[in-house]
Amino acid sequence: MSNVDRRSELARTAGRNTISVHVGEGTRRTLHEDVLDGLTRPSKELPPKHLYDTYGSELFDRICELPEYYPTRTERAILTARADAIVATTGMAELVELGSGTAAKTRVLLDAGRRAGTLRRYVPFDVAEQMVRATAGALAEDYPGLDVHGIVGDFERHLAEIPPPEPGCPRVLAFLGGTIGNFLPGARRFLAELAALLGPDDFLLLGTDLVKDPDVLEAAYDDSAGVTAAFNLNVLTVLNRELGADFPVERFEHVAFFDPERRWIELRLRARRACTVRIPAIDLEVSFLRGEEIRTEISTKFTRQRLAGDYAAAGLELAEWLTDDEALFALTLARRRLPDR
Ligand code: SAH
Ligand code: AVI
Repeated sequence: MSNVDRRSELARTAGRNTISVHVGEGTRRTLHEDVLDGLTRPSKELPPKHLYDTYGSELFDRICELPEYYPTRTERAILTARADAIVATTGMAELVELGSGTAAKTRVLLDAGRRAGTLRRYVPFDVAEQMVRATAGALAEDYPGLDVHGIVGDFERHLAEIPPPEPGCPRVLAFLGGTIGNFLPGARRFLAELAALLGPDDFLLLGTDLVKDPDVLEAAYDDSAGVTAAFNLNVLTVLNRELGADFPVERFEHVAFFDPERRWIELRLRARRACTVRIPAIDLEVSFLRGEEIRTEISTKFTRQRLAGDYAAAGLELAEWLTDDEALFALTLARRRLPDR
């Protein structure tokens, strides 16, 4: 086959690969607003989405490989064991994935959808543009015939950009990795927004990390190789680059602890010494006392009961609870609660 023939063969067999981008100037404005809002509070905080620039995304990938960070490998094992059953239950013709990242684990589901012959379209949705482009490109190549429609967007603002499902194509809306746990107490509101995206034949596939021994939890967020520390500290580098700030990064340290009352891990950055930071892009000067902290992320740990309560409050019902032998992590299928079901 000549190269020209091979290219046209590829064009015929490869599904469509399209990307729509909904972040840009607006997202930079969000960074401005988030930093102004978060660093002028009595207890300083920053939302976690700014942890994921290109370097932050690379560090997150390294976190997923760490011996202490059990969620990724555990969720992958549950998916591997249950993907065919998930596809059989849902009839998955379309997979929409929020916070898709490299979609490494998603391939387990895509393979099952391909085996069953049901899967037509995959929609990865992530705020990290390069990640969406690279992932969509790689998947379109590796899954000939699959339509891949990447969306670069903020899932707190751009859910409406998800294309409507094709009629008669059951959709699975996946939110894996436990990222739902990174929402500040608004998880129920967000679940209700996801419920609104589901038709009567659609399912939510949600990954949630579970409550367990605090030592195991804290080690997962304070690994011995220091990768999580670098991931956390990188947000200051993002602020220095994007907002012209002058955070002395080496004067801050990574802190991770489990809050047993709220049942969540908190990541913080603590100033080792007092300092004043200028942030020209938002015309702000912020002072830190020695030992003062910025909360950069929470990671909520669930129980079955709590999740069922969150689902009910969001108008969803738990359809399947899938976990590993040690009950470290859960994958659940949920549907919209309909009066006649
Ligand atoms: N699903 C993958 C990646 C989880 S990391 C896994 O399970 O391993 C969280 C992902 O969510 C990152 O890729 C990050 O870029 C993305 N993300 C974080 N906040 C986001 C937001 N507000 N909107 C869209 N994507 C976001
Ligand atoms: C993306 N999210 C589910 C991770 C978590 O475990 O909460 C983010 C993370 N932060 C530090 N390590 C991993």
